[in-house]
Amino acid sequence: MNEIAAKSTQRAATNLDSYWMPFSHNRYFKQHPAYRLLASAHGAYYTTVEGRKLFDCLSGLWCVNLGHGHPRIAAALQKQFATIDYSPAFQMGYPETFRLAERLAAMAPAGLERVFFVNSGSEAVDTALKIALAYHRVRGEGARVRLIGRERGYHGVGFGGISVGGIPANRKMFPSAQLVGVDHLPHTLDYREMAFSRGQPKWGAHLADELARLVALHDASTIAAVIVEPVQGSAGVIVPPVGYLERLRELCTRHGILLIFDEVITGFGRMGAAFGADRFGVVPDMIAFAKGVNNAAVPLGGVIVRKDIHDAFMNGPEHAVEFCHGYTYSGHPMAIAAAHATLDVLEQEGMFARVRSLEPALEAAMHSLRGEPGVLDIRNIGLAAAVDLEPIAGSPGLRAVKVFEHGLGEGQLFRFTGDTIAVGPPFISTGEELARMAEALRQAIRAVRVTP
Ligand code: PXG
Ligand code: PLP
Repeated sequence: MNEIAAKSTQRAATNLDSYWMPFSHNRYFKQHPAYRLLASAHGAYYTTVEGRKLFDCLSGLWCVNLGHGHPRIAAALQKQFATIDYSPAFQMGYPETFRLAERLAAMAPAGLERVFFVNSGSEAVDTALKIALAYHRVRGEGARVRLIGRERGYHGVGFGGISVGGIPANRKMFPSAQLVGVDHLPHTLDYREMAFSRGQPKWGAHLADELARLVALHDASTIAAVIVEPVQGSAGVIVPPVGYLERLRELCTRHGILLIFDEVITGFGRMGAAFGADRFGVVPDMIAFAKGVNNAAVPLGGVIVRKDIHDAFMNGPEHAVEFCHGYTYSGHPMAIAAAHATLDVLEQEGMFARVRSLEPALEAAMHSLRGEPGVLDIRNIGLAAAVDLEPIAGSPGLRAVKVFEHGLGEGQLFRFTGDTIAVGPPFISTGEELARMAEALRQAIRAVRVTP
């Protein structure tokens, strides 16, 4: 019996039965809880209930980019709660929310000047899609109803997000609930052409021309928007080929189609810049964001919108609601306070530059795993990387679970999905910590062979 199994047979102090865990193997977790129940978190480390320290290889779920318990965020939240805990989101305002919108507009690429707040990436995506559909309609182009996503795209779990998303497992239960008229671009991952690419692959820009094919098929007059993650995160850090996003931009502009970047992971520094849009030099019409905007201290997301898209809604009687959409917690003062503190730290501590300086260390450490048993591909950009592993025959996904468990034994909290291991370490990581993380992954990969 291995260490985790042995520990797990000890009766857990917590009754695990009632909680239906999201995106988790519930039965397996509840049988093997050892080192998976977290008691506390500081900086780049968690401590499990057993007292084991774990390096936070994915910054929570790509969101706690400045590390846990940041003192400036903690102070901001305490002050905020004592000042005003909640302010009604509809027909009332809280000045700090307006001020955050102004800051985000200033940070975003030129032209993206209006901000709608929500509470998660899923809500940000559904909101962006609704804005796109309604925008065309208020301009008298109501026939533009199609939305184009991409294979392997992850856009959260709302009905809109799973419709444009391209992860089959997230879609297959809900065929009746997919938005009508959605189509998908192909993804850009091809081992034969671009395995072990560092940063942006040189191959693959032509795949953006598939949009031209969809335009020819459906006619531009029926297409409202294209939504893509600049880098596909959940699918395993699939980096856009050189020239690819530029071509999507060109085609969208030519055909009056809105281009939405889902920057839930790529926003706020993960790419070494404010947004993926900045890193790749391509300006979309809307940016959906969440996660890193406030270091995940309190749920917050939103959509940054081109000014003229917003302005198109500002018609009709002035006393009437212009866009019938919003959430009880839109612009929640606690979430807003955490965002101001996070942006202060990002700006004042030069965090984007720090990510850029750590990127070569992460790239070197991760690509040093090339040649280890059953490593099929390694990809990286910014402070994000993924390793695809050859599955154990007949048991897809099992190898990554075992590598994950081995990582817990080595003091590393890896993220696994399918047989891919993804890392997105905190911006406060040191080069030494990144090297240690990659070495632990090497040991885990060696320990968990494809064939026993
Ligand atoms: N869009 C993108 C691009 C995302 O990455 C969402 C939307 C949805 O956000 P919410 O806040 O509704 O979860 C996401 C979320 C992983 C992982 O391990 C990725 C996400 C969430 C959890 C795990 O890659 N992305
Ligand atoms: N369901 C009911 C019955 C509600 O009253 C509301 C909000 O008032 C919602 C759902 C939506 O909740 P939220 O605004 O937090 O998304």
